[in-house]
Amino acid sequence: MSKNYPRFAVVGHPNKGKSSIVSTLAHDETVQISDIPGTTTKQRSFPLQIDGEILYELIDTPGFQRARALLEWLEREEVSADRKVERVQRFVYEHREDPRFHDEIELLEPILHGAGIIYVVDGSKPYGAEYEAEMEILRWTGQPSMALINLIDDTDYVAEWKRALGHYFRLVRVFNPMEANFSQHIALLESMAQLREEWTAPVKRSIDIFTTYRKQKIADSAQLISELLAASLSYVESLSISGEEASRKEKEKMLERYKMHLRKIEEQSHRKIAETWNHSKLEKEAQLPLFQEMDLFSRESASLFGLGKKEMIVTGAAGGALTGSGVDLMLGGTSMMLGSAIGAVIGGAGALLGFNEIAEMKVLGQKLGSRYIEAGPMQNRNFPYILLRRALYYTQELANRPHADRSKIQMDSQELLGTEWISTGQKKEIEKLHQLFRSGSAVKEKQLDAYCRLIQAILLEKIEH
Ligand SMILES: Nc1nc2c(ncn2[C@@H]2O[C@H](COP(=O)(O)OP(=O)(O)OP(=O)(O)O)[C@@H](O)[C@H]2O)c(=O)[nH]1
Ligand SMILES: [Mg+2]
Repeated sequence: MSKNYPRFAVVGHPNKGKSSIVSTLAHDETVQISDIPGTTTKQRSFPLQIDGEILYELIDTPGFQRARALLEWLEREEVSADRKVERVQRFVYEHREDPRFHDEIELLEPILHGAGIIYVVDGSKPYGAEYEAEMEILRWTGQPSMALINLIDDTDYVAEWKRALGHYFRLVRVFNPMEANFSQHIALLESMAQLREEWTAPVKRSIDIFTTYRKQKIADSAQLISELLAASLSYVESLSISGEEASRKEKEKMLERYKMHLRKIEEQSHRKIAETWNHSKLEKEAQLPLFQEMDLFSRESASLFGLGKKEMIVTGAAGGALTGSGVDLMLGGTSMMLGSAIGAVIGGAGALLGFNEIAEMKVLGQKLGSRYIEAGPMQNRNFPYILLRRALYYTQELANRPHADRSKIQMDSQELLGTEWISTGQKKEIEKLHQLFRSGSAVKEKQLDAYCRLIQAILLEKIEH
């Protein structure tokens, strides 16, 4: 069963974070992790596959249950060092059907098939002699091995663990699968590359591919974000109306549809970004739906996203005159929406700050014999920044999230309210393209590419690569 890529069996005591390490190293969110000891009951392999090529494979295994009994069996006959692995093979052969050693058989099999050993301990619990039988058994297999100290909570027994592990393993590293960042992941791969000479080249190559792949994922995310912004800003919703004039109900209905559509494309875009990072199962915590968020922003500060003074005066003046004709003025005179209707639909707080002008609404002429009204493209100047900030923040959280950490992504972070995420220079260029997207003319590929490059540059600043 020889495979031409490196394979690593992650083994140890139950409930020490073996599956967490597999999940993080294989970038796989499907690895079962839980605080109940004995969660993993079977060996299962998780290949890290990029563009159809397997770079390396992690094998998750159940924890040792009867290490002492197994070691006693091994030691029952005296064998020379060169025959020890045969003795282990014999044990597996003879106990294949023995339920008492089910977990030991599962964890030994991949090792006997050539997998390197990653022995995991919890450095927040004291070292104890009971681990010696486990380490001794692993030594009997003769396979290359390293130990990882995982600090599950705050107490630190790392020093004593290092002393003990040093007797059994040439390589001992501290690695926390819940907090590991990109460079820690790479550093660990570099250690793994040393385990066996013929693995050095493929693991080093994996590191290169891995690094390129991460940049590609950043580029893919930037592309998705650009498409989201262009699609949202240029979107136009229309609704046919029954009479000459649109009723208040019809206007509200259309605006509701318009908002629903924008929420939907944001959600779809976020889902695709999550897929890009292999994090489809992660949930979000406390994300306000798109337009509610705008109210939140408007309450926080009038100068959010640094709208220029001139823009503030314009929107402020229009907002100040927020009654019937004032609103018509603000919307360019073609609106048939009354101030009160806008207020009712969108909610009050933003009014004075001019956050209420969401989109232009027009009554248009005959279309298949009936009149219809339209909303869009998006006229609110802050809207794209809110949309953009949410997408960038989400991407950043996904990119920095090890796959063992399954907690929800906090979308109500204060960070989302700050203005530091974008420089003045970047904003100038971005604003120009936002204007283009909402101008009503078709978005050209060249413009979308330019926007994508700007987004990519922002992401590259935020995400380690
Ligand atoms: N805070 C914290 N929790 C961790 C860490 N590593 C593992 N855990 C938690 O410890 C528990 C056990 O993790 P698993 O990865 O399932 O452990 P395992 O060794 O595979 O367990 P079995 O399959 O039952 O042998 C889970 O609740 C994890 O979330 C860590 O580095 N930090
Ligand atoms: Mg497990």
